[in-house]
Amino acid sequence: MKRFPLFAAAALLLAACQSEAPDLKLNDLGYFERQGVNVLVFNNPFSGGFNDEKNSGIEVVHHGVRTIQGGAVRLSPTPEQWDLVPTMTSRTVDTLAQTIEVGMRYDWYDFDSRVIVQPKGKAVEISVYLDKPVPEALAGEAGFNIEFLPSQYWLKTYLVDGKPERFPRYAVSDTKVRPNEEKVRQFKGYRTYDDRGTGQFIEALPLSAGHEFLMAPDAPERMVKITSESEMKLYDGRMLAQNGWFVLRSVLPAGKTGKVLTWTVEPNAVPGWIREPNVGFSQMGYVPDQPKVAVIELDRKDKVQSKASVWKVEADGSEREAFSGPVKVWGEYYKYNYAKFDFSKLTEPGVYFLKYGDVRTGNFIIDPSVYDKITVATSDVWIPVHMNHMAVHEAYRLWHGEPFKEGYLQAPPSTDHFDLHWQGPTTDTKYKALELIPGLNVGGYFDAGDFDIETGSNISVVQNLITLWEQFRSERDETFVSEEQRYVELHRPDGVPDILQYIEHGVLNLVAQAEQIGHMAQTLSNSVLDNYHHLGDASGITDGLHYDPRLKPYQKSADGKSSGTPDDMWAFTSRNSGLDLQAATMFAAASRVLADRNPSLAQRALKQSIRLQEEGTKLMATDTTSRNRRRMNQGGNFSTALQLYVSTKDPKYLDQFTAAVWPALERMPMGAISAALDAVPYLDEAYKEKLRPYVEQYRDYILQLEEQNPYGVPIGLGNWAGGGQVTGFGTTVCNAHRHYPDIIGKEHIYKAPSWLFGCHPYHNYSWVAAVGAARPKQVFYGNNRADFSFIPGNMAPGLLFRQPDHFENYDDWPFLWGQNEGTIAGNVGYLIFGETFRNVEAN
Ligand SMILES: [Ca+2]
Ligand SMILES: [Ca+2]
Ligand SMILES: [Ca+2]
Repeated sequence: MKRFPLFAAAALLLAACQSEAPDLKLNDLGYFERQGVNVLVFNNPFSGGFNDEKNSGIEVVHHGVRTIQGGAVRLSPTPEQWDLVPTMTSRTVDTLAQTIEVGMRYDWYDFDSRVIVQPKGKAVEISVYLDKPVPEALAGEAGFNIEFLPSQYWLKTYLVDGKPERFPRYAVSDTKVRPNEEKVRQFKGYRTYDDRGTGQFIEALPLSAGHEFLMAPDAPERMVKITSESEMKLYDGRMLAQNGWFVLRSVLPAGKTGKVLTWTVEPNAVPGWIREPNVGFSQMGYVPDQPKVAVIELDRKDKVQSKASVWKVEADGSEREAFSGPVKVWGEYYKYNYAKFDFSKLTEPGVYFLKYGDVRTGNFIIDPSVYDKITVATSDVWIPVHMNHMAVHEAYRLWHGEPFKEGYLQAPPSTDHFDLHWQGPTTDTKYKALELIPGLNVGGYFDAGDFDIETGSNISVVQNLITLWEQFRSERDETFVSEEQRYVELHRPDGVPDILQYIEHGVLNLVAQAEQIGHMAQTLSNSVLDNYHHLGDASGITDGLHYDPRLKPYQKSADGKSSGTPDDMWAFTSRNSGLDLQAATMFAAASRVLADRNPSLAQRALKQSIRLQEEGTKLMATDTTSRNRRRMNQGGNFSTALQLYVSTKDPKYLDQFTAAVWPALERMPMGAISAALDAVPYLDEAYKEKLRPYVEQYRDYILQLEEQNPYGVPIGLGNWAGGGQVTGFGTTVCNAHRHYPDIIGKEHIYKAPSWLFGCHPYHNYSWVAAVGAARPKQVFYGNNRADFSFIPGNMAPGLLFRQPDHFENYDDWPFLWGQNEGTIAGNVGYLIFGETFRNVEAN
């Protein structure tokens, strides 16, 4: 993206050596900077989507790690994800005065404030201004907060007004309770907590209070001094939520206007600090004849070494240099400088590691078999662990018991949900609000790190599993699945290919939706926020008893079958004909695949397919929702038409496909090429020839990616990192190479796996849990994230971009979903990529 020579950096380095360490300066990107310290002021405003995502406000990137964020006027000592966040009403960067001013507003309370940040030598001064006093309802509640990353501060010391203390490893500070009426409003009026009938909420009490906090004097890279004339209190945000941070806070004075508070914040900069090079390579290793290129990410002030080497670990444990070669500068990309080291000439199988300057990497293998097992953790563990309505066992361990035994209630009309779902003004079903919809507690997959059944996602998952089965026929059998016992056991073969059982499990829930509701639900999800953020065993999310409003909350009926606790899950049933048509396509394919294995389910799927296809088509013609109109304007979904043709061999679907595919390729060649390639095996030579120029365009795109960034894969800059984009790219490149090897050379198929398994920015760990021989990532945002652990086979979204120039993936803090979560759709996407890649690679 940005490539220019390095003499500028060299000149800077020289200047740095000749003078005192420089002060913080406002840079061209609109943040305050000195070597080792970046102070960002609302470069990332609070998004409001899921509210406080611990990604916003005033932030500090400290020696390369974003350890401080959330600096803003907040309404609680330890804000949770669903607490209100301020809207940024203005942001003014004054390059002359060297200030950044941000306006913040809480609409609900009609409360405005401003913060002005200005460098003072090596510190920044942060001042809060009010034009009107704090509203009465927020007096004593509104304060200026800043948050510190627990995993970078726990077990380190701090001094408060000179008194030594230690940051606790685990949340064990004191709390108090207050009446619910005093609780500041949360997101859309929901509550994050279950008060167990007490009428009270919990508030954390401070760890310490004072006017000068010196954080981490024992760890210079994390040391920060904060002083203020206002009293500051330090809290442990984990007391209320496992994803909370350490919070430093001053309450805003009541009844005052003008400058009401000033803090001086001085993040230490270690003299002469230069970020350690991040040597990106594939942890999984390499097959002998593939290209092998390490991408080295470097501080701009670092001097690029001219050579790097590969060392071999011999059978007697000794080490010898096996290869050495030149390091070539690629150039700058966002914050860092990049260089490449090509060791493709090394082809002899063995155990190796890389040396670059003082950096010695972990070891990796060169061998023809390195890719053989890249999908087994995902197919044998991650997917079955996400099977809903089943108990899942593994050896001595229970992953989870049977969830949601009480089933699902009809969601009431006009519900605005916290997971961004909604129920329209009508139910579109025969059920009354909160009536039990029978038969939905069967089959299906948890969506992600949460436990809802996202229907669209489940449909695509089943469709993709069917494609996998039909393309590759993997007979792998490592999972015992009994729908009758509602029991899954990992690593116990039961004579049935697992993938067929996974298809069956998905279909069971989706067919039940079609039969019981009459069409596809949008989602089966939580009704109360305090069980949406559940962590751990899914069987404890609800009490398993039918909700009976005649009972008091927490009271059980005499027969033990119902309770007065309104925790039952809801079915969101607003009809979406697009979803019905998508399900119809999938049901047709499922009925074909399950015909031998489960004839009655196959029959039910076929029946629903035909009905939904008819009804959906009629509804689509009259449907005015923008989403469906968009589909119609595109001339229908050609990828669906292809699937229908493969299922039915009815030539009308082939006509639909060919009528839509060429205009789509003209309109969005990179978006349509993947589905167009999928059709090659089913169509004639003429089709393949006609597609050729688009494949040539695709090759140009692949080559242009190499100019765009040093890794040569599409790097996403969204709020959800781009791991899925990379597996999608990898699958498409493999298929393009398979059908057009003369246009797309084999060397390109290795880019996606290299990225996934460690050759990427920030660190060199594999994005796939438990996969990547020497060093997979250690923490993920799975439902076991409170244990700082992972569910094997999870592919993380990976590299999250923060404005204006920072890439990040925490490996000691699992709680940022945008970088560490895994979804059922994303992980099945990884399976597809893995199977496709292994098959193409082996040929
Ligand atoms: Ca979800
Ligand atoms: Ca099996
Ligand atoms: Ca219940």
